Amino acid sequence: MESLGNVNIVKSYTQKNLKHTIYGLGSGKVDEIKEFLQHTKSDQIIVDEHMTPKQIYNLEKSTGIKVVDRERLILDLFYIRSTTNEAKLQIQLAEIKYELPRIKENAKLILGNERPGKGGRGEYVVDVKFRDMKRRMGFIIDKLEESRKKRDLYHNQRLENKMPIVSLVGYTSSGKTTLFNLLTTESRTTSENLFTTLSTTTRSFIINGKKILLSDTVGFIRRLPTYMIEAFKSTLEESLQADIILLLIDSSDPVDKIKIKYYSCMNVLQELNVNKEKIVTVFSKIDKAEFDDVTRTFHELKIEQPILLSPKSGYGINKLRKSISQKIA
Ligand SMILES: Nc1nc2c(ncn2[C@@H]2O[C@H](COP(=O)(O)OP(=O)(O)OP(=O)(O)O)[C@@H](O)[C@H]2O)c(=O)[nH]1
Ligand SMILES: [Mg+2]
Repeated sequence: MESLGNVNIVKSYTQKNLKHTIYGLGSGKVDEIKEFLQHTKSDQIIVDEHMTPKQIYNLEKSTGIKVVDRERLILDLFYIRSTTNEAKLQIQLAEIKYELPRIKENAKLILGNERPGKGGRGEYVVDVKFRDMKRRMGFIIDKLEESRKKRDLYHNQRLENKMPIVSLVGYTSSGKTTLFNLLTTESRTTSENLFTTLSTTTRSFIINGKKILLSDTVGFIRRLPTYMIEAFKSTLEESLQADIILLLIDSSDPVDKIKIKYYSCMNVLQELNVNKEKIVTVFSKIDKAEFDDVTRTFHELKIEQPILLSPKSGYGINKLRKSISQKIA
């Protein structure tokens, strides 16, 4: 399983069908987990799927420990990693979008008999909370709009200066920031954790005496709910207005994983209306992969002329620079 920051995974379970109404998981699986918890101390159960508030509540009650679903986990990871104001706002927006549809359901579960039905105290609490969240949502959207305008201004200035823009996109942990650092001689944080980068940074670098701008941004993850993509849209859209989009693929992954990640990235790009002509596919971390496997994979994916690169060692960097230069010319 992927690295999840401070969480230490002691056991994982798989289940084909998570549609069981009570717990999400089947009751047999819940018994297995309870049995395991009797012998091993654990603080939480992470379910790599969407769950309803009721399912979370039931599973917590039955097992006695905290339950985190996939969306909550992604939000928590975003929280831990966010450093800029804008990233924080975007996450708060995603958080509200996660909570809003759950308010009623949660109130019902917590208030128990005192049902939040018409006229009761519960209804009042729910209404106040709902309005409060809506208000905060409006406030955050305004703030994000302000920073978007500011960025637009910079962006337009750059366009006026006719500086070509290259953007790095790809699945989280594919090596974007490592490549960004290599090309711009910056030292932004890189790590094997998910979502190390959450906000967009742009710096310049030079190819053949020509100044080019390079943007590094938040990574993608598969099955990201649309409202989360929405929340990060302004940062992403800025990146996607570039002249060239370098789509990084971690070639050290197993082939099936490469395919899943590639298609999920292409889906996000399509959802954000990116012109395919602008995309240059880069097989990153080539030092950790078998050359033949990678070749077979990109043929299967029908990717034309990908760049094979190791952002860490610098292998392939001249080819990449040449390709950027040609595309810009
Ligand atoms: N072996 C190898 N490891 C690499 C290479 N490039 C990056 N890495 C490692 O892969 C991990 C992820 O790299 P990052 O540059 O942080 O990835 P990212 O795409 O910016 O990730 P997010 O910001 O989370 O989206 C780090 O531990 C890097 O040291 C490479 O060419 N070879
Ligand atoms: Mg990064």
